[in-house]
Amino acid sequence: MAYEVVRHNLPLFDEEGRGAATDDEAGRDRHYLPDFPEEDPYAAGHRTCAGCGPAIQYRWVLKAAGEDSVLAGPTGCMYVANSTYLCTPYTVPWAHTPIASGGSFTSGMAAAYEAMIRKGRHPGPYPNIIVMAGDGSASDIGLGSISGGLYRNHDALFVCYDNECYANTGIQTSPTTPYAGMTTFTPFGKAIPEGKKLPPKNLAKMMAEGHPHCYVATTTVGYPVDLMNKTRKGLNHVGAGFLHCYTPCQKGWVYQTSMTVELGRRVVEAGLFPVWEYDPATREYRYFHPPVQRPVTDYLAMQGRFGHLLPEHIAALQRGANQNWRDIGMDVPASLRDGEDPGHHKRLAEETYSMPLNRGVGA
Ligand SMILES: Cc1ncc(C[n+]2csc(CCOP(=O)(O)OP(=O)(O)O)c2C)c(N)n1
Ligand code: SF4
Ligand SMILES: [Mg+2]
Repeated sequence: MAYEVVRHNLPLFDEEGRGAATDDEAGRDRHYLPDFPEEDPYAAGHRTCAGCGPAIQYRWVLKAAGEDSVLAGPTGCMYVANSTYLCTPYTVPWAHTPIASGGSFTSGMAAAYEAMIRKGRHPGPYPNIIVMAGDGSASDIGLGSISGGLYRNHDALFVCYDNECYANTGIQTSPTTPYAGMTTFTPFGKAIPEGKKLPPKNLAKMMAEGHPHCYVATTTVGYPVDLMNKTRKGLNHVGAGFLHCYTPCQKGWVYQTSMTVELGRRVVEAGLFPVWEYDPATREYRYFHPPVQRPVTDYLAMQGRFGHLLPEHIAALQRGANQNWRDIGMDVPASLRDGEDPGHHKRLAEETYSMPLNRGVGA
């Protein structure tokens, strides 16, 4: 006899009116969440750096998912810093997988739960199955196994927590490291003054375009309600979901530890990380239009990893941001268009400390 597979349907948090909040001209009241869940499957006592963006993301994803969750974590900071021998901060089942096989391990878990429930060996309901892979894993070493899980449409949520580097092994460049971001493998110098020369891989668009039957979304730690709702939408979607979450790395990016959430907003307001959602039913993208548009320097100047930039590098980044604004259907104000001219940033070359002093990544 085959038993029915009953699935959770997690309610969404109320976002109504948050975008139009008037008490903060930047509309930031939209981030306040009075009904934040009390359960905390990612408990205090982990060992990540102060202000660690991936740890914040982990906590909110797990709050949104709740206690009936099963997790996988490919090698990276969120494995190594979170779990030492026989001790982890998870109150739910969690497994470490090799960095390349987070997707295949999760596919196996999903298939096994389906089979066990059908055979009456697991009482159900079907748990929330989540893998949280770093950008090195999700966009590079483990890309194939995650793509396989999405392609076969296993009922699980595949999350990339993106700290734009291979953090755990010492801040090496990854495919999502931004143009001109300094890492230990992309140092700046006379030959390559910008540090990293390549633009970042557009991982989330690649996942949406390549797996059009999947729920795909981007979000950041600057937007907790958005992050938690997209977690729940991805889990409610029957089939595979992919969430790409921007998560600053204090150690690798060199910024004040209290600024993690602020960076999560500024990267969006600077046009450098578009926030959107792809609906597999209609095959349409819904883009978030932030109420504030900033020059990229408002974002770059907060981080030591950009402390070496010359005017032409900043102009190139502003050109990319302006293209992003157009791509998501927003106008580019004249002040931001002016920023495409290196001459606009000449002041930076003349004032030694107009950008934060670069004390080296990983310092
Ligand atoms: C096949 C393989 N190559 C290299 C490593 C070494 N390694 C361990 S953690 C890590 C960094 C992973 O980066 P990412 O996935 O972005 O996670 P983060 O450390 O940034 O959290 C690397 C390269 C490994 N464990 N396995
Ligand atoms: S190195 Fe970065 S990602 Fe790793 S624990 Fe520290 S802040 Fe978090
Ligand atoms: Mg990483």
